[in-house]
Amino acid sequence: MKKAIITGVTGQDGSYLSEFLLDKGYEVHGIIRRSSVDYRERIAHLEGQPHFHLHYGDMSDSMALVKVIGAVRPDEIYNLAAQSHVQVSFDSPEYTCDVDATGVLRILEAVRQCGLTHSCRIYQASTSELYGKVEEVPQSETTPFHPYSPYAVAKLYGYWIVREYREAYNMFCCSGILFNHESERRGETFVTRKITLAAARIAQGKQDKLYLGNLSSLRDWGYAKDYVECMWLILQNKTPEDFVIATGVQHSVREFCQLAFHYVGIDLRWEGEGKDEKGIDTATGKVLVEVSEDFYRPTDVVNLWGDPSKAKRELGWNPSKTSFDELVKRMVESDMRKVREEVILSHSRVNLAEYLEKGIVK
Ligand code: NAP
Ligand code: F7E
Repeated sequence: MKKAIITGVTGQDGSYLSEFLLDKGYEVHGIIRRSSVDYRERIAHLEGQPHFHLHYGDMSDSMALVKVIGAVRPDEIYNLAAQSHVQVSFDSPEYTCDVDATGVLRILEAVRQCGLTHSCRIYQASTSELYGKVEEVPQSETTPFHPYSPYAVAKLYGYWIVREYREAYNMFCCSGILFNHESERRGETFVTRKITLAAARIAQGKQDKLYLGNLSSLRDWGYAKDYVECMWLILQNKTPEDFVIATGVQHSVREFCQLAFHYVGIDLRWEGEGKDEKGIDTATGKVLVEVSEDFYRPTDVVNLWGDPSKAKRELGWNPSKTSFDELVKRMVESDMRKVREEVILSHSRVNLAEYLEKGIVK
């Protein structure tokens, strides 16, 4: 039985990857942080399964990482833990750097110190944010990087230290340069989930309006469940290499919004430009979407579009498994149900919806 460690196991990707690896017959060990709220929403259904184990640790704590890696002696490590919110990285740049940059180094060194240099394969969760202020469209493995946020700069260190350890010590460590991937489990403050949740709440009369930032920003959005398969494929490859993972299709935040509202039964028309742009319900004339400068970023990445040819060719991965329409529909249906059943407002989250609407939480 193969053993895998997943850092960031409680996150969107960590939860899907755990399910994927358990299905493949792996023994899965997740690293979790101690929290005052002892409820891990995304992995609650896995806890108690015989081949699923959790260990306390933190990406800022080398000793804990060495301890877990030394005790488990994994065949594979998936390093998914990160402060993953780009806008938050402007508010907490030092912490983001410690976890997203130095944290990667801590994992690599822990593997060496535990004597697993040549037996343990490591996947690093890299990101399309490395392309930042883009220098080429679409972006591939050979596109130059131009990181455009503290998050992206930290992740660029992660990317290079993985390459360095691969070249210096012959380690099987690789980066997946993943473009945005979303799901029903996406955090509520990322733009897609913020939109689907708000559309569901507005349709059910529980929210009046949605405030967003840059509506013209372009992203290549895929489905998270399809993307975790690729993380695994990257580690099963003959040679350690980096791969771009994307759908090859691009849409704007405005288009995502239009489609999400469509799936809750509201058709929007857009009026105005820039911060004066508004999304108006064509049936009632009510303004449902407005722009708030609170959600503008000091530097924003506005044109991400990935070229997944290498992953398709060399890993046999299918980038078109879930279409953009299916993704939006799936997220909307899930949020319609959660809002109806009030799942969102259950555990100690009473103020989240109000925060999201008024822009207190970014
Ligand atoms: P996510 O939902 O925000 O999950 C992040 C995970 O990291 C959570 O389990 C979180 O634990 C954990 N974490 C954060 N800080 C930590 C620390 N100091 N020590 C230990 N664990 C810590 O992110 P995701 O969307 O699943 O993304 C997974 C990875 O892929 C991240 O590295 C992200 O930067 C990268 N990525 C994501 C995308 C995307 O579109 N989703 C695209 C490219 C790259 P808590 O639950 O305790 O907070
Ligand atoms: O923003 C714009 C915003 O926060 C997408 C992370 O998983 O993917 C994610 O980072 C775009 C940006 O994701 C709002 O300005 C407009 O241009 O959903 P997001 P992100 O920044 O692309 C990458 C690949 C990662 O690696 C990250 O870990 O949407 N936008 N209005 C907004 N964004 C947010 N959050 N909220 C708004 O109201």
